[in-house]
Amino acid sequence: MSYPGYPPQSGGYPPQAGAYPPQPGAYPPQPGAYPPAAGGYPPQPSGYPPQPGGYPPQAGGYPPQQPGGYPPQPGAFPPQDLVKDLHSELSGDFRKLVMAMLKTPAEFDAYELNSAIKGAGTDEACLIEILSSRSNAEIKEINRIYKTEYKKKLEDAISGDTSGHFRRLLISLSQGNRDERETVDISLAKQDAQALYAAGENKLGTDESKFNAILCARSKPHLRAVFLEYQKMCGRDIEKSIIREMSGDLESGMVAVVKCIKNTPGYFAERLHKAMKGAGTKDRTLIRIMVSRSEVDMLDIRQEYVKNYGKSLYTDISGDTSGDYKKLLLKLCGGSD
Ligand SMILES: [Ca+2]
Repeated sequence: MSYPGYPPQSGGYPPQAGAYPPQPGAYPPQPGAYPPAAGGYPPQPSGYPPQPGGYPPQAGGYPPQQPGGYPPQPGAFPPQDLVKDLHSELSGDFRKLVMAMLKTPAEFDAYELNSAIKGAGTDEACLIEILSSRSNAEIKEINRIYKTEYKKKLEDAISGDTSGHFRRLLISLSQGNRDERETVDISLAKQDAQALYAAGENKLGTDESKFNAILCARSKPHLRAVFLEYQKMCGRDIEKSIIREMSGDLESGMVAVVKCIKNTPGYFAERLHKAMKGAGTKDRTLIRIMVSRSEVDMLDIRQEYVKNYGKSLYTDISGDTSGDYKKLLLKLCGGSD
């Protein structure tokens, strides 16, 4: 007796594990089975295809990077011979601008701080501008790079070039110890406002170290509340009190710190406006702010600029600069308002 289709033939339907045609590893596919692969299936860390350093990529692993490895480190990009070639091909303010854009933000800040300190005289406004507007983390990175690049601690360089309470203000700022919490304690804000009043307007002479301690250590949101409380309490803006109580670099330094805390984009808009107004241009300041803020708060700065000066930043840069230098600055600006 026979039945059609019976017995089952090799290769019959449906495919069975172990059925036709016999395969190494058979069906269904098993880890490590067909097709034979270095490292087997599924892929394993450091499996197929074999890679120097294996998978997943590790810092310092594949592909081999020269110098500094992966992820890119400050100084690794751009290649230093490219920087050299550009430096010899370009000149003037355009070269300064391009060189600035080839640095990391912290490298550029360290470079600017060093330029402000070295040589005869000091660019106090540059020191204050950088140190009062960067975050703690940014300031720590600037300190690290400064030490590596210029073989000196930033604090020591500042100490050697400044004096008195202005020096103490800069050193406090350069330590990057500002409270960065977002919460505001109104009773503490009132207390600080009172302490500032007692250290200045309500005292014969001035206790500068009190101003220093509060303005350099408290958080920015907290200080904005302190300034409001101060205004309510003594009917005068804190900036006006600083101008009445202090003088010289200390006065302009403290005022800059207050302006930066009140409204950072407004502060930079004013710095830009001052850099361009009147005859001549402070190109170093213009370059520094356009490069360092272009990816941070340029849109806000542009708004403050047109609001306070009645012309767009774009228009003023166009009128004050020329050539490739102008074109690149306008790119950083982004547009007219
Ligand atoms: Ca006083």
